[in-house]
Amino acid sequence: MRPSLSGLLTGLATVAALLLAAPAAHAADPPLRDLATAKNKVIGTAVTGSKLTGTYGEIAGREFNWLTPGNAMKWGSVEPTRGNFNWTEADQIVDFAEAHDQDVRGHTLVWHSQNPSWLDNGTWTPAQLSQLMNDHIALEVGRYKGRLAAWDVVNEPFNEDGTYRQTLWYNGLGADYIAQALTAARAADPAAKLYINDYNVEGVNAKSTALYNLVRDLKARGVPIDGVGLQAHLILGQVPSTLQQNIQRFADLGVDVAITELDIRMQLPSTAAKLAQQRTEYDAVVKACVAVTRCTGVTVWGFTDSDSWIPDTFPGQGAATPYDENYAPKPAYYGIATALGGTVTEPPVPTGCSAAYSVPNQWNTGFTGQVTISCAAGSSLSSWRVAWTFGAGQQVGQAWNANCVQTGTAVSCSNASWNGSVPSGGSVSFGFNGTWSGSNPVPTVTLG
Ligand code: G2I
Repeated sequence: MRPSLSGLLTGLATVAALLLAAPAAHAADPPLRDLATAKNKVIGTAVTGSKLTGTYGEIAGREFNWLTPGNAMKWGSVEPTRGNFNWTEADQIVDFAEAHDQDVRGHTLVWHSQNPSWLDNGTWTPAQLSQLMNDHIALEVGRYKGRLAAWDVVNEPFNEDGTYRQTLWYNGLGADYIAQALTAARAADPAAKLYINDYNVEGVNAKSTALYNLVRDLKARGVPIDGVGLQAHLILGQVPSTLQQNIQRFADLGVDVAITELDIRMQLPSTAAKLAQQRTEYDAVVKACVAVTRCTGVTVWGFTDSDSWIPDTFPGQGAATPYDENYAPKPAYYGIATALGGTVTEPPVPTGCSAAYSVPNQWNTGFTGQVTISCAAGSSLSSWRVAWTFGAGQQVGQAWNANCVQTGTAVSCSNASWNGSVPSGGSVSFGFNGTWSGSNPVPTVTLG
């Protein structure tokens, strides 16, 4: 049966009223890339090529205007055996970027890590090493000539004390490998901005001063160097107070500065308080870049906690990126947005909502856990996340009606796609199978 016009209009009016009554939805906020553009900055993310579909691809395309391949352009990825090249993932990322009007930072040409074993394990004379390095640069930079905005030409050349890192390149060619690499990259693509990129150089310290002196000397010698990348793999509570001052001193040398690999890791489980602090720190880092004209922008090292290197490398730590494992923006996302001039505020967890944990069933080594998220009348949620720490070696197994991850003793569960909404005066529950031995105490859970 066809609906009558008046019935249709009444229906539309109802929908409109509901939309007006609903709190401002995240989708209505300007994407980060629009905010960044308005500030004459870029906002980027490291990406994994194979994931650039579905929700991951939508967010990468919508929120960011700059991409860095997390691994796809490293020497070990593109030339795993000598003379055999694999450009599939690198090409995929560059194609995606062009389709989404994004710039690409090539990462990285000359590094001590993630090199192919044939290169690492070979025995090379200085002349051979130099040839290998120059050929690699000519080939890879040349392949993408005119399509990449910048290259991390040399990655992580320094030790913490500011001495040169002993690498294949340094040991074979001396410190001049850096000038050689930059010169080769400029020849292969004169339009790409050429960077030296390192970590623990965000604040003023011995390492960043060594980088500063190197850039100053390279400039004085006329070696092509356009910028420095401050990776910014930071720890919650340890954002260097001299970040902006340090960015400024590099800018004053006449080079660009980019924050190239930002993440801020924390000890798991994350709590509402830690996530709020992380928001403040993301905001502070982005603001430090916004404050310096020659700071081109900020790239996060993966935008979702499900695509972050942290949990594998630092067991028990994580939650370092602006989106959670289920692609819900975290407070950190709103920290970036506000630093870029956005006025968005994230939906706070209403005080009237809480989570309760129970063990409905337990047997010799296993148990079933249940968590119920409830909101009192007048409070509601559109998404939720519950975290706890197991105190007696328990382990989460299969979960239903939630996505759960356990890292060490820390468990974090967030809503499934169908049950994020907890209505006023209502509740939702999820369950999981777990294992235990000895004892199975009930943990304290936080809703955040
Ligand atoms: O280590 C963090 C970053 C520090 N600065 C330079 C970056 O290039 C570096 O990125 C990370 C990637 O995010 C990781 O994904 O570099 C790691 C290697 O140093 C990457 O980890 C490697 C794993 O070690 C491999 O086991 C794995 O096969 O990622 C590979 C691809 O997933």
